[in-house]
Amino acid sequence: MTHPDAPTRQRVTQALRNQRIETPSWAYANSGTRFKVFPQEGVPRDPYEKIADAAMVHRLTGVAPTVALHIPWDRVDDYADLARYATDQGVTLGAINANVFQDNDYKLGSVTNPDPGVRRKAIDHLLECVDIMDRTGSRDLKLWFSDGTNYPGQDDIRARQDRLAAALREAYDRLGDDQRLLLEYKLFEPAFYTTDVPDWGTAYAHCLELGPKAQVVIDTGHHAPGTNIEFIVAFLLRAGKLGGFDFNSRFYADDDLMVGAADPFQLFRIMHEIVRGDALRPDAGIAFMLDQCHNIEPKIPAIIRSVMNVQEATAKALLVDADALAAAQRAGDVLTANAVLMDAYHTDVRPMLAELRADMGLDPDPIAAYARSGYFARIRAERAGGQQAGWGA
Ligand code: LRH
Ligand code: MN
Repeated sequence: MTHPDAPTRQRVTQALRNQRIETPSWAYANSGTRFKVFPQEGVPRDPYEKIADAAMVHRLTGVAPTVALHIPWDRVDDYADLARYATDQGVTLGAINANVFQDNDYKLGSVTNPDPGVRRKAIDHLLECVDIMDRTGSRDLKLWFSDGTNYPGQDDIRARQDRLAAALREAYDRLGDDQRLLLEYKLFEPAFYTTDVPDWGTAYAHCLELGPKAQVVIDTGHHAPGTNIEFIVAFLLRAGKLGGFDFNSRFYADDDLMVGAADPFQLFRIMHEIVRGDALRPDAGIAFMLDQCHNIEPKIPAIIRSVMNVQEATAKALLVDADALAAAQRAGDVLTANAVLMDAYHTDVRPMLAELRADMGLDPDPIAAYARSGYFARIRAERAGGQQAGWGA
């Protein structure tokens, strides 16, 4: 579909204009692997500077108006003041990510730890994060647990699920009416035998048990190689239990590379299920978040590129001729059905997106605009001293 007709173009550009992608505060800070964290010039030193960088990404892309925070990496004395600062910068604070994976007490687990005192400490952190949401105006409490075991027999798998369920229940019951709990699963790492929330089925089952304010987050780097992620998207959407995405890409494991960089076709297939499920609209409640680590590449341009990769995959998905696809599927015409999808995927949507940005009063090429802006030279000079922010791992 190289030249979509006017009504299609109108429908597609309107949907793209309304797209919302949340960027993660921690992607603006130093990050790396267990082998090395390579510091970069101009990296933020506090949550305010992270938000300033996120606001720059939004100014250039027009579709990244919220920033996810991670506690304690983004702990401040006055969260209401941080929220006001964000608004002044033209963005708002998004999901609040709890962190019960870096404290010495959590070696054998956080909410699943055999020691009730450690479990209490972990649950109190989850509750503290809801207090923070009350002050930042955030809707989502995002929970990822590194909890697991490394050797068979190390702990009782069922007992750990009981502990997890009890902790989730306490956090869930603390939520306000308009707040949600998003449960993220991950196959392995840092645990290498069992992980207490290893897959979408476990997350889904716990969310069903909790209630309507509990939804599943799909981190695209958290599956076994070969997993059909778009099937999980279709299933959870159909069940009304898809709360959001942590977008990134990978060649091997939880590589946290730029979304769409390693497998743009997979990202297209995922967005096709989103469009097919009519879940792209902001009021559909799906939080489209990036969760990435820019270990060697310049961070702000990498996040701009990532937002553009999501836009491109989304534009292609919106160009799928749904009627032709449905007709071929009904007719059992396998090759035509596949061809309809591939036709959309092979459409070069970059000119359409450049034109949309111009219509939105933005530079058609956000990456070039960033390079010309002088923003990097300014932050490099301003942020010369002080302690650069990072994971503190
Ligand atoms: C875990 C994870 C989780 C975050 C962390 C930064 O791998 O994906 O979403 O808390 O990365
Ligand atoms: Mn994640």
